[in-house]
Amino acid sequence: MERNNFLEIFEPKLAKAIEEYKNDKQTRLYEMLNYTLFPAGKRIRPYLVYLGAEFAKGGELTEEELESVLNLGVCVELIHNYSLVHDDLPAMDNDEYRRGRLTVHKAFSEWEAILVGDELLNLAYEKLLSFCAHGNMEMAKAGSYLAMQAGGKGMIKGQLLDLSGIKDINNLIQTDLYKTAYLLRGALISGAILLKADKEMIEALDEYALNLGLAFQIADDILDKDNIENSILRFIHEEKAQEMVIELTNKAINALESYKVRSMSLQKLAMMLATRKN
Ligand code: GRG
Repeated sequence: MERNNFLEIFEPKLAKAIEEYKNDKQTRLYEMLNYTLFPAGKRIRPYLVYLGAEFAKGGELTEEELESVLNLGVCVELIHNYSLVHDDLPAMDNDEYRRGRLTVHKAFSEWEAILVGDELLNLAYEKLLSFCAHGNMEMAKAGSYLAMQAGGKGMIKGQLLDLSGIKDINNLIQTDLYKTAYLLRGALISGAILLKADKEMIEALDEYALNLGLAFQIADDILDKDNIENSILRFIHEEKAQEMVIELTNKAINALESYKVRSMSLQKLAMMLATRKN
């Protein structure tokens, strides 16, 4: 499925995930969750969940499989958005704008942004656990893998390294892997686990995801060239960084060489991300 078609079914699913807060007259949690999630980003991570599942299956998903993939995709997007809200806080990156409008703590308040981030994370795991009910072992395995990539051995570790100060380019690349690539890997491989990918497939997807993730972060540094404090542009020129994006993208695509047909959409996504403008 193309990304546009995926988004058509994913967006209502994500909106439904926060509907239950709509009638709460005592808090503005719904307003804040809605502001954070809509209209929002590229939804690359939920699409990666879908592509991981499609890759593992080697063909079209059944309606039931697609439903599970969308559920897991919602959890990944909630985790991603919590990380952005918290990353923007004054104690972290202290950013005023994200996705072309005020960050959550600027549009609301700092304590509300902390709590909305907490709730996004909490809701993700509340939902994940509910999807594991009735003995859905694949969802349990996928969720546990995702949690590891998002936590203190993955994205949170990356954020800790990032905020502790970057010393050199190797230190930066290590940080970028944890901070950015691990959640992308969590999305892709949890989708593949859901559709029972075998060991060789997971190894290939792993290599794809880490290279894609690093390329994604370097492309992000190039797009955000006015802010080079923890960026690769502090250590190398933009042209060299652009070459690295191409090199890493090729490595990602080559990792799937043995699966040429079933990896078409993953190859296409890697190329799209290497040339993205936002
Ligand atoms: C707060 C635990 C914690 C972690 C934060 C994700 C992150 C770690 C920090 C955000 C800062 C940043 C630029 C990280 C690199 C990853 C990245 C490029 C995030 C933006 O992802 P996109 O481009 O965002 O997919 P959209 O807006 O499209 O959803």
